[in-house]
Amino acid sequence: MKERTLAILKPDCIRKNLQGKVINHLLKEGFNIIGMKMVKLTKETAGEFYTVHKERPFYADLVNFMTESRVIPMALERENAVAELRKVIGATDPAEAEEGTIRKLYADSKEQNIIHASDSLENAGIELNFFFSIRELIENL
Ligand code: 3AN
Repeated sequence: MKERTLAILKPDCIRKNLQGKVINHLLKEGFNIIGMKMVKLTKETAGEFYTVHKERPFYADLVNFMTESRVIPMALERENAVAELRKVIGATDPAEAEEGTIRKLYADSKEQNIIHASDSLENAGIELNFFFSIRELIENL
């Protein structure tokens, strides 16, 4: 079934000028980009986005990192999009990510790992709504 999921190109992706390579990788893997924007998160918005990690030791660093520069949220669509995107990006730790995955190819560390992807269909819905209005996505149906 066709699903939608959220990806975010993180500040390290932008700093290293890898936006084009990562977007190309996603397109080659059959994802249709149905929404894309560039935004600068504030500490508040980044903190809210990562609220599930609030108690984790890396939370403050993660929020700082995600507010270092603008980021690129993307609404992606394809069959089985949530699981397929997780597969294509690879494990959180690039050292453990499979060969050929985006994080294996481009990421430096568990924190600076180039791209975010929703981890479930339920969270994909919540995270898409975080960055895109219903109108923006409906008009792309
Ligand atoms: P993923 O992005 O693979 O879903 P999560 O959801 O466990 O990973 O973590 C969210 C984000 O928090 C990661 N993308 C990464 O930037 C950061 N993170 C996760 N684990 C660590 C860690 N042990 N040290 C530093 N940052 C981490």
